[in-house]
Amino acid sequence: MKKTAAILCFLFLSTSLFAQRTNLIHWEFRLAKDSVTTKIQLPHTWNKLDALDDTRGYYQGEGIYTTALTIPDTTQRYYLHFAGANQTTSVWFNGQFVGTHRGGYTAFQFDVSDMVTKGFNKVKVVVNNTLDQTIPPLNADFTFYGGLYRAVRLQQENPVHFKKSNGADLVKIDPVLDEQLNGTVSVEALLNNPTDKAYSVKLALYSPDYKVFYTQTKNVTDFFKHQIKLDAPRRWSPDRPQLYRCQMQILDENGIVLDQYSHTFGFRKISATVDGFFLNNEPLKLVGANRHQDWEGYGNAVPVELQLKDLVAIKNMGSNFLRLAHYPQDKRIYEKADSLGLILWSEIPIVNKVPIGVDYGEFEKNSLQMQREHIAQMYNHPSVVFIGYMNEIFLRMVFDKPTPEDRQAIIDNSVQLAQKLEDLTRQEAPHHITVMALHCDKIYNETKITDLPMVIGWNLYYGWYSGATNDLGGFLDSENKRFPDRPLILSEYGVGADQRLHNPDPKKFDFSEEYQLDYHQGYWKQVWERDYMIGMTAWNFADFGSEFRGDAMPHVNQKGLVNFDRTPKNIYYWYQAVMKPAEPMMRIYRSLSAHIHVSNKKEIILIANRKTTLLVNDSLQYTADPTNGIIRQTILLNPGKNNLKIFDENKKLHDEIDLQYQRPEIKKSGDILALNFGTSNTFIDSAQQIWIPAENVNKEIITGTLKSRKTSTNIRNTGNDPLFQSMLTGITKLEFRVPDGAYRVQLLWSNFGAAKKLAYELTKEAEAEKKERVSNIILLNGEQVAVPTIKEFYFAESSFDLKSKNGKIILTGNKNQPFNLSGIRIEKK
Ligand code: GCB
Repeated sequence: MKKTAAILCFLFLSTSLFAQRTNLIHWEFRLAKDSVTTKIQLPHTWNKLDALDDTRGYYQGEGIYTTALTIPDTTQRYYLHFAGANQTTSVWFNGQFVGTHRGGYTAFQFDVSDMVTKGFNKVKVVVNNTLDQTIPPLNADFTFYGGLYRAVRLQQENPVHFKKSNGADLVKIDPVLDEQLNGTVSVEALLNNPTDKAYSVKLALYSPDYKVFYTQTKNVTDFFKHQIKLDAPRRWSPDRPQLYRCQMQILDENGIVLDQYSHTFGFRKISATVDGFFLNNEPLKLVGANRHQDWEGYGNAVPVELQLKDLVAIKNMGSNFLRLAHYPQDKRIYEKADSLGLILWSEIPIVNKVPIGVDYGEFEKNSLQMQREHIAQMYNHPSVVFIGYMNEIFLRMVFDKPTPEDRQAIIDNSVQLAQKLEDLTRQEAPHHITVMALHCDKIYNETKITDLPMVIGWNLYYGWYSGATNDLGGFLDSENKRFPDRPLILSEYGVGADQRLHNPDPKKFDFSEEYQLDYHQGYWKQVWERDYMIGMTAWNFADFGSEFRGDAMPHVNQKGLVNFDRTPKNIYYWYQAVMKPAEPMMRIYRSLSAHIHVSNKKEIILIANRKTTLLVNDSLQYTADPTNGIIRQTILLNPGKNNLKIFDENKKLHDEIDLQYQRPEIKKSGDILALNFGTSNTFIDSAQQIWIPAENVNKEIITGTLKSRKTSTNIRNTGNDPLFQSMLTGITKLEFRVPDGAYRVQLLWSNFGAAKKLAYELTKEAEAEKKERVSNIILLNGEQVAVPTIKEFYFAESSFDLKSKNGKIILTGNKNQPFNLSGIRIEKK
């Protein structure tokens, strides 16, 4: 046997009468461009690292996987089942081509029975994530990681078994409630039966407390269908997600089970109206978040067990609603939503654009097939209520400004595709609600694409990409007035927030957590004040990979309520406080681990849903009721450590932290002053150094025609981007009064032009200009400093040892020329 065909995994499948499912975990892998093969385990992506590095782009091409299995019995049927692979997957079995699947987010399977040989068998899978104009998505704000990123299994079946198509569940279960909340459940299954004999198919229904309450057996050759009426069945809801179970078996004449399958289901009655959303005839405001599937350190190849923790965290936040944006997720995510009681919006990834010209026909075909697979695969899940198929479909057109002819072609194709997908969805999923998400532009109403789905979701970013937070209500009211019959959801809203950045006076686009808090408070209030709004989902539950992005942490969209590694940001706790009012929640808002402030006055934020008492250094400061989940109180800090405790009315301690306070000044050896220029944010870098905004400190000693310049572009080769994403230009003199002695002075520079377009426009960041910039020569206490040349979007830092002169450290421009700086750090030796 050749080395390249090395066996990674031998599976000895025993002969058995009914299905066996064996996960194929161990594979050999190489990128098509490489000759070296490595051993890997599924789930796997090849973009885990390069989607986060500072080289533009990530590998989008072919990856080749091989594995081997031993099969002792060729009389059985064999299927290879893929839970999802991004994005085009071609399979060979024992050298024979099996088939190709297109689309990166739905499950699929291939029948390999006729290719199986007794003993040793080889599997080869080629996955390709090259951008393909015929497969959605064509463009989106997330990384299209390639690979076998979900499970792959071999399924062995008796020749007589339940048949699967479109990667669907083997049995279709359709529970429906009428007006009086009485139920009917229909169960359908197709048999794969190579004989002309009839087999007994046995149906057993289990109640939510696991008792069999109904059985039925029918003799069937190819199709089983049965309907049962239930008086007032137990209902599924977020508060009580009661699940029934349906078990199906195929039996031979001796009563031997040939195939068996079981799936849970739930009864829920849903409607979305202009008076709100109704579940089981009761109104329910839908609140929650959107979710992407990737995770820090894993790319999209995240073990499912880990992913399920997201759903628990989303539920624990107090949510009843989750939008799986922008694509179908692992089957087990749907199962978890069923059991936890989370209402789902599930959609296929037709995002930002549809093609025009030759590619459109294939694109339409693939889109319809994708929606067919999506619906078939999540049909049995009571959690799935909303089904979508397009997100911000005119976004690219609005920003790309095509010719009038192309513009019309884009509109025609988009509306035509939406109509076909809407019809398909209503037909295949008659007990669900169709929905579409739009960006804030009049084109959607003008083209009337908005008339197609049952519910409209608006993705609104007032207070971030445009306008102010308080503009939200006005927009919603005018939509509601113009289209009084249209049910509305706020399907996305959010702002970038980086836990390393803090600002007591937060501003739009500063990436501070404080701005995130203000913004979400504002949006929450405005939606709850409007009864016609049926729900809201924050963008996003977690930070997620978006390779082209700059932001404070390049390649990551930071609008998460929790970080990329799922540690909660402050805002997560705020949602808990307001969404779970029945559960006491009191927490001191965390900012930087240590604090250097200009003054000893500090505004403390308490997240609370009850009357809260704050003690600072064990003396009572304040007792107050929260407003919109927040209490703000200014306290006086002592130099050094300060202890903060909060209690409820019964004197129960809820939270305690120590705050360090240090004046920003240099008095003794070891004292450090670290200033970040051109920003009002405080930033903690990877070495735990806290950089305070220079604009708040020692103002009197900075002279020149000062201007601050900012960017949210990636600064190459540093993880401390916020330090270099701002600078002060036009400085002629910087003067620090310090005790006499020896110092180490570090100067920081970066090179970027005036602000680029906002990230929302998804414009490819302008190619880094070749232009190199030399900051004007600086004199440090009269000595000329070697100033490095810096390529655009790069940074430089240099350190100098010097002695202060007459109690001063002075930087001046050579021959009074103004200079730029991103930061300065002065340390007394
Ligand atoms: C949107 C998109 C979403 C983006 C988000 C953002 O409206 O639907 O995919 O990630 O905005 O953060 O800009």
